[in-house]
Amino acid sequence: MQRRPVLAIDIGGTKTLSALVDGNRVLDQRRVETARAGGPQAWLDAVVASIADWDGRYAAAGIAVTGRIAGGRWSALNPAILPVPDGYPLVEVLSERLGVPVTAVNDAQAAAWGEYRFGAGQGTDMVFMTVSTGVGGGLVLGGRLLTGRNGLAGHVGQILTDLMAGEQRLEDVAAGSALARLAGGSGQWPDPPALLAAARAGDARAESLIDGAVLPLVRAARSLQMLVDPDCFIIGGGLGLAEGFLDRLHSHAAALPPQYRPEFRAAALGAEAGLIGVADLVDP
Ligand code: BMX
Repeated sequence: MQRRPVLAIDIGGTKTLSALVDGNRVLDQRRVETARAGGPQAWLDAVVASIADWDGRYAAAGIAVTGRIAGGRWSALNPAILPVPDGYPLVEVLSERLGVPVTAVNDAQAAAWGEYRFGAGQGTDMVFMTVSTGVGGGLVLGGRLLTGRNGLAGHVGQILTDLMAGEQRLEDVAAGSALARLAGGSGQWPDPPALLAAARAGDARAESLIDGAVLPLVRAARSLQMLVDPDCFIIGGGLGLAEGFLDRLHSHAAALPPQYRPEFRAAALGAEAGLIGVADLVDP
């Protein structure tokens, strides 16, 4: 019998993607906005409606989501990224809706696996970091994706920036949403891409706003380098892959002593890393 593709869904804080995936090939793709106020039922209704004509084309599904997955249940760590209620029975509800078995995993963990299998991290020990609505992450060490006892492994955005800064998490200062607020409040630049363009042109104020995100990321990577000593840090996400962001990470990392220096690389699968990764995690 001919192998059927996997249905892959990726629910982020801003957008939801669905795809039919065969290996590392995305055969067809749809996008809907994640209606933040709606709640999980509404998010799933929207995505299922958008792919109704794919019925029968897949035999299994994988879903990658912003938030923590443990025992098939979905919870937010940071409800400001997406207000997921605690312990939502995602696998049960979605497998019932679709009529096929469902595998669920965190979005950045899925993207880490995609980059390891088919992207910029093949054959490496790697840390994936996505700089997106939030800051997410995933670890692949010794060929194994770490998810952790409670689904927390790799959640770099939840690392505290500094003991003196109380509960300030990395994503409070380094996420796309944090930079969007800063750009908006600057009175000068409408959004992060405009801010990045000004920084590239050498505007000192723009550079210092961008560095408010970049420096804490470099510091977190330096600490993780000491903890797991990976071959590379793969950077993804809308902001992480925006022109000029990775260059700034490189230039600050270059100032570190070589033995502490993380090696940053751009994600090769772009916005499809989570879809391809979660599809590959589905049992054949
Ligand atoms: C937050 C957290 C992570 C997620 C990361 C990136 C929630 C709802 N999400 O740290 O699980 O991986 O954001 O998410 O607590 P994205 O939506 O920006 O891709």
